[in-house]
Amino acid sequence: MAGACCKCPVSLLTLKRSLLLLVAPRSATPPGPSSRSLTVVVGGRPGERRPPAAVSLRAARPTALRTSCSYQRLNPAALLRSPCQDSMSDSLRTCYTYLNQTSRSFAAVIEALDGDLRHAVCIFYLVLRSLDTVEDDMSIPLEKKVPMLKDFHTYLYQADWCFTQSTEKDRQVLADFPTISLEFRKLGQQYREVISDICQRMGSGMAEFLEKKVGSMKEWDLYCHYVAGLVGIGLSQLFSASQLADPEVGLDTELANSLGLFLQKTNIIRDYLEDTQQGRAFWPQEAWGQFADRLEDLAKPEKLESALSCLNLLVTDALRHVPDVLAYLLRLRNQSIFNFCAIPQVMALATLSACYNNPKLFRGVVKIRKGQAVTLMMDATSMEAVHTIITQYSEELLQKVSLTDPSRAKTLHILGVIVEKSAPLQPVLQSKSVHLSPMYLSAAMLLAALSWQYLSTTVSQAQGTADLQGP
Ligand code: IN0
Repeated sequence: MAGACCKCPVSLLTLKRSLLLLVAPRSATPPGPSSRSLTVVVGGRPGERRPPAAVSLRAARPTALRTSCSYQRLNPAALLRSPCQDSMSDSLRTCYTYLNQTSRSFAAVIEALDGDLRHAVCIFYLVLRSLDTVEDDMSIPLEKKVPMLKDFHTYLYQADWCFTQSTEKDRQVLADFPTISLEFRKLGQQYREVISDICQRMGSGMAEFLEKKVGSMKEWDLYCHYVAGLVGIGLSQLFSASQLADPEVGLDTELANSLGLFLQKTNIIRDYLEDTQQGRAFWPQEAWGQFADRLEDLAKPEKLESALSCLNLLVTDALRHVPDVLAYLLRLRNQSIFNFCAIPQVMALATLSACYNNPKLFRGVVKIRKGQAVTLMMDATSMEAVHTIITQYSEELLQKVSLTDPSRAKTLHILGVIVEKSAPLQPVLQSKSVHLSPMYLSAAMLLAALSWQYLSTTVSQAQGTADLQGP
């Protein structure tokens, strides 16, 4: 998962810290039973939309997804809920410690999952993180790494298997793999089969890409499928196996794949500079080859216009997955699963919007503001709220599309599709007079603006072609 796990921590460290500042501090290990009665203060920073809210921690039951038009904010109590501390073995406790060490904010969303799904996803995440650490470790020679990746799924059943020579930041998950694999073997068979199968397919895919670069756009999709699409497929199968999601969620691999592709493409786009500086190349050659001789050249100031064109092309390609993301989220009925899936997706859209046409991407790190990230985490808890967030970012993106961008027509088109799919469902009319909500009107106006821009671009392009062809 080049970039899967290795890509996330840098920019989100800031988010994690900010969440820690907003949410009362807790230890790296999950809090003990006493924390259930803790009262914490959330929000309330200058400039934030949310007022401070005092919340009481209490154990939560599986929750059905709220579908009313009023937003159901992510309950911070659920985020801080301790995963059954009392009955937890030392090894499972250690797994949650590792989870918190690798991704604090994401760990909170995993810990808020209902029932035994929580442990299954925690172990799945750590197993993927271990596989990713092997893939990323440049100190392991290829002849050793390829069989390691391909055989990784078998290590889940070898009680003693560990790897102590890694030089990576997350080397501890490999050094203490026996603790993770022990907890894996305690999972129900329905979970073990999914995790082991995904590990096998991902390990082979990673091995395939170790020796080849990402060339065509198709190969970009394939690489992202191996390192992230398979995560979506595995997670969906875990959701269905837990019976907290309908069987169709686990069966529709296309939609599940799209969730992973959207996240991973966003990571790859965002991390251009960091990756190229470390000699890694995840931008597809078919895209950058249109604008530069070498991928690194896009960072040269004189290449800025080409760099932005390439960047916008890739953002537009990533946006293609948003309609699938919406269709997927629409199928979820359990609140904790919905939050878990929706939060990373809206964060990714916010990141894409921040990256779009942004010269800073070629000079440093582009990240979303802390307050923005916290608001998204708190808000993305119902389909209506996700629709609103997506419409807002589509509007933000629309305003940045330049008249001269080569992908302009495609970008406007996909934004139009996204806005259309995010338009709030009209509530059943209660009286004979037609009342359109401001949100509906705003989406309709945005759609009209997009259609107009799209049409004018296509017309001018057609005229341009006609001019070239002569009379
Ligand atoms: C994830 C995904 C993830 C969550 C929910 C549903 C998903 C469906 C399909 C594919 C992935 C899905 O989410 C995490 C989010 C994360 O780690 N965020 C970072 C921030 C960042 O910028 O990356 C954080 O520190 O909070 C994710 O990125 N990946 C991931 C890994 C394992 C699992 Cl179980 C779920 C990594 C990746 C490569 C996108 C799959």
